[in-house]
Amino acid sequence: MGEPTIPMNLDELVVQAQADFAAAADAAALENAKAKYLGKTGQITEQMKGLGRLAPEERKAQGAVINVAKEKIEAALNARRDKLADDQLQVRLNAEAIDVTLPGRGRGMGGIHPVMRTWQRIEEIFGSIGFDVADGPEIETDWTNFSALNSPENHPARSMQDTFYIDGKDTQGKQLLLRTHTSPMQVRYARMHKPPIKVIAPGRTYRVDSDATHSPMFHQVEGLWIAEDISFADLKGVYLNFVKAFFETEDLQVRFRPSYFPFTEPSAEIDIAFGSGPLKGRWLEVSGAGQVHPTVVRNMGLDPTQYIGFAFGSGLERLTMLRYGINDLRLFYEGDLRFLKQFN
Ligand code: 2U9
Repeated sequence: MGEPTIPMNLDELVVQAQADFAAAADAAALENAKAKYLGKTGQITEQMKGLGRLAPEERKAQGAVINVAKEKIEAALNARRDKLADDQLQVRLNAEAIDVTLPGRGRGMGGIHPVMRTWQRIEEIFGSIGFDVADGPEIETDWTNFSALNSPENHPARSMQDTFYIDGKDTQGKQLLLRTHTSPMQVRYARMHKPPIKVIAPGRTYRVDSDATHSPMFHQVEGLWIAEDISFADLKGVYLNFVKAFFETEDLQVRFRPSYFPFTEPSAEIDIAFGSGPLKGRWLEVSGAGQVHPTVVRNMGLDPTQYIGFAFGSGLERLTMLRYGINDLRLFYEGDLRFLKQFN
């Protein structure tokens, strides 16, 4: 049977529907309220059903009145639907609000990588005693990287295990390679300049090697001084001046140990020992060096009976680690800002 329809003034019904819709706090409540008036058993629907019992002319008039009320209720319903949707959107917009007037975070200050800092310091120190700086190709020929430097054809350094060979051949038909040291740059420089030659060549170098103390790409600096009267004593003087300036201390000893390189004869390893600080008293290897081999002097286009000189080579990473007390080479290549920021 259902609830009996309480005959009601349609104007009151509209007011009641408007109040119900206004009280609906969300879409679900609003749909429930709608059912009360416009649903299958809703009050407007019931009124419509009642029309059948009326006489035809009365039915027409009453039908029109009900329709007006129905339209008012539908308008109220739609208005409330729109309002609820707007409110919901506003809540979302407020939650996701971005304050475009806030000041930006900025790009932050860039800094110099510690190895680059070493590179710059070395250029300054050697520049101050008259050394030129040479820069050149990282892709080299077999002749400038090996043969000119007196490295024998069958030397293990030339093997695929030690050298990165790349696609492409030089004019001699030999495979191109990534330079394994910066020495080829000095060969190029010497062939383009007249003695006296006083030059350093800092730069990137490459070897097939990767562990805690070796990186496939690393940095070297090499120095070369060629003239008519240069001796090992000059090498000692220049090198001592360099390490004292680089490590910013006079309290430092240098020693030369005999060694072997194909491009120098005699050859030496250079060690230093600090007189104070955390590394105090420990001999630390910092460079290789030697008198340039007469064959190499000849390959630089010079007469070895007229010209003599010395050369040295150092790893920039090694010098940087000793200067700052860094114990793992890999820190230089990881790009971790917590590490890098300490040097700026
Ligand atoms: C020319 C002739 C000779 C450069 C030299 C070394 C000794 C040396 C190593 C140090 C650490 C390379 O980075 S490292 O592994 N270098 O020991 N380098 S003499 O000799 C030259 C250079 C150019 C024309």
